[in-house]
Amino acid sequence: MDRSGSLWYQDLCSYKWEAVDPDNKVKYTIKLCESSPPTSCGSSAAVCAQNLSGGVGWSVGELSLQKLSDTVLDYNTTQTCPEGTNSVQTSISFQCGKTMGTPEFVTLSQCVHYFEWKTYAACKKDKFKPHKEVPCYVFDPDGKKHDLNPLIKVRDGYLVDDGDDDSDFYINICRSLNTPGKPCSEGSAACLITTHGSFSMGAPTRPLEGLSSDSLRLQYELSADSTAPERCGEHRPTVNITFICPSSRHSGSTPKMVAESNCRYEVEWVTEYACHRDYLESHSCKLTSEQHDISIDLTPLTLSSTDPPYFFQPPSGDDPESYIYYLNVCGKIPTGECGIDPFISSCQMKKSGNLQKVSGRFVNQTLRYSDGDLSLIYPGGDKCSSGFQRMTIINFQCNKTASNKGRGNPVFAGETDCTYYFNWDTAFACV
Ligand code: M6P
Repeated sequence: MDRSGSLWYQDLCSYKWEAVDPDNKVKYTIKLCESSPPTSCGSSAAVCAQNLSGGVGWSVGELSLQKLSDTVLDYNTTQTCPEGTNSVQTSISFQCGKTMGTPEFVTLSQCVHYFEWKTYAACKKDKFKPHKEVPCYVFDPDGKKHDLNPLIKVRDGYLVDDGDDDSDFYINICRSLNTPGKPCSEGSAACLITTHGSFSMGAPTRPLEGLSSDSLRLQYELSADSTAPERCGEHRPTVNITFICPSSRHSGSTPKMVAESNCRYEVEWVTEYACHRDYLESHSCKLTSEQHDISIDLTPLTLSSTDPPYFFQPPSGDDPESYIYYLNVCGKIPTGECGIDPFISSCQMKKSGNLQKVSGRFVNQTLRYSDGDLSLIYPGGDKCSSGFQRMTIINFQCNKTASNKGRGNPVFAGETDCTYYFNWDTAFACV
């Protein structure tokens, strides 16, 4: 990526973006570029704040007072902050992410509204840039976020259950499929593979929409310049995907084809990712039945400062270039393999000893239970050359008789582009 030249965040300009400050019950609407859709604060505002309860919006960042330094985008205003000497302003910090992502409200301090945005647009070398992607979240009228970003596949896609053994229908969510070497990879987000060939059935043309408090909809269409497959006759293909948040905890299912005629496809997916995010996630080490309809407490796995760290070692005889991983759960690694930073929860070390990388921190960690999967996510590790900060994702599974007094041990499951995956069987993940 060349940040010195034209707008590197161009891909984000086509949309209006939203974020919510839940404590102050304020909703922000962001217009990043001149060409972006306007907010309710008029065309000159880049960031428009509005009470969740309604009322008139006020600008907290003017488009003409924009300043970009490296990956921080600031929008100033001419209003002085009553609490200080600076002006009311907005500061958006961009980081490399694997999807288009969403702006997240971070904090309001001295009239500066801080946001953070992990997006492929901020990566170097266009590493995660897709052919096409659309915003993949919605806020419901209560200001609760429903975010399908975790479902987006950077590679491959989802096989839709269509009850037909002779054909395969693949989709990605909010983004074109990336299946190098396989058919339909260029720009298609829905691909039908039959014995007669493979056919693109469209790509997302507009953002994810909310249908009701428990359902979301995504629509794919064929771009105007591409010809519809012959099998569709005079019809332009369309794919409607409806995501349904189940009414109680539910252990995951596959997307299903519920109707299909003349290349109009209706896909339904009952998935907890369609539920609001506060139901699925916490930033502590616990999920509670009141908030999450499930009770999980991983704190018994947290090591004290005198414990040896959890670690994963590749089988002996593996080459010295392979890695050992050190971990803790919701706390810092007791020993200093990756340095003395007090927030390191995941550390990667070459067996030969000549490389140490922080692969995740527990500041801003997320514990998520969705579709029956319990995962702990540590972001914020050392950067890879793409600009992506190394990240660790631990998938916990219930095993009542796990070794190590029920604690069990992490098993390294693989790396994709500086995200490190672990599986961990433990008695403390039993629900
Ligand atoms: C190290 C390790 C690997 C990682 C690689 C990334 O070798 O941390 O797990 O994939 O760095 O290298 P680069 O920054 O060149 O992308």
